[in-house]
Amino acid sequence: STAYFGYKKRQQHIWPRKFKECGGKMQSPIALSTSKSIALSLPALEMIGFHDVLPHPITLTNNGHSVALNVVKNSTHHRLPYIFGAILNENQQYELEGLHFHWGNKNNRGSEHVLNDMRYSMEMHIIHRNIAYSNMADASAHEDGLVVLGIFFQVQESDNEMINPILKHLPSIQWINTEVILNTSVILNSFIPKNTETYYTYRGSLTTPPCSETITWVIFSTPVSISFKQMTRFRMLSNGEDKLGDNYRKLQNIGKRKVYVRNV
Ligand code: 1SD
Ligand code: ZN
Repeated sequence: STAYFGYKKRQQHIWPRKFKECGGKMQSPIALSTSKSIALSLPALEMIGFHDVLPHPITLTNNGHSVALNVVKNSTHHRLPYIFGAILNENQQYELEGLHFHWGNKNNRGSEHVLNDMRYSMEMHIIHRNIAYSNMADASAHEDGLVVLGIFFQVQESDNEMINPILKHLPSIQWINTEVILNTSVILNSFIPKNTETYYTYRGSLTTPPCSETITWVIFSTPVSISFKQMTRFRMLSNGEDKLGDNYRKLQNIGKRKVYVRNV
């Protein structure tokens, strides 16, 4: 795994010293805005298997910089969910690798991307690997290697029951480098907005070291809801020395890049 990196301002500032690509020109996250994006009539993002129960075992890990759900690969009985379409090259399929979260210790922060000046309380990333590459290391080395779907969470009054299959396991992974095997059914569709028609898409990077510039980002404009009480479950986790939280990277320059928006 990756060497230590921290999220405090002075720590983020020095990521590029150890990880050169973190100082690159195609970094993520960025500020998205409707007016500065190019509206295109892109194809929909096709999401196959998002209604299916994910094959077990599924693990949930506190890795000190996030909570990550990981699925097993090479299961002969199930094909993992996969995506294609949008601005992705034709005939290329991207298979689920896992998902994780970035959140704030307060409701007014936490998301990595910002949409029309709004920073949400949390952002979920669903990572997909181009099936042309056999593992993450290989995919991270190719510009068409990975697609990450970004989903915003907005704090509202009532609980979002759909995310409880993950939330109920958080108390078991309070400490850094702990892991739990999920005994619940996990269905990706439970975690994404009903409306996936409108999305922003651009070429960027991993938001954590080594910041590889091999990500096609697809960020849905419709947020998902979560209650304050549910957010506190995330905020009770520890990263070893502190509360795990405020684990979002500062905004990066868009530079010469183009950001596209579908169906606004
Ligand atoms: O932060 C994650 C990191 O934990 C790892 O999952 C990496 C590659 O899968 O992706 C980044 S991120 O860019 O999805 N935030
Ligand atoms: Zn992430």
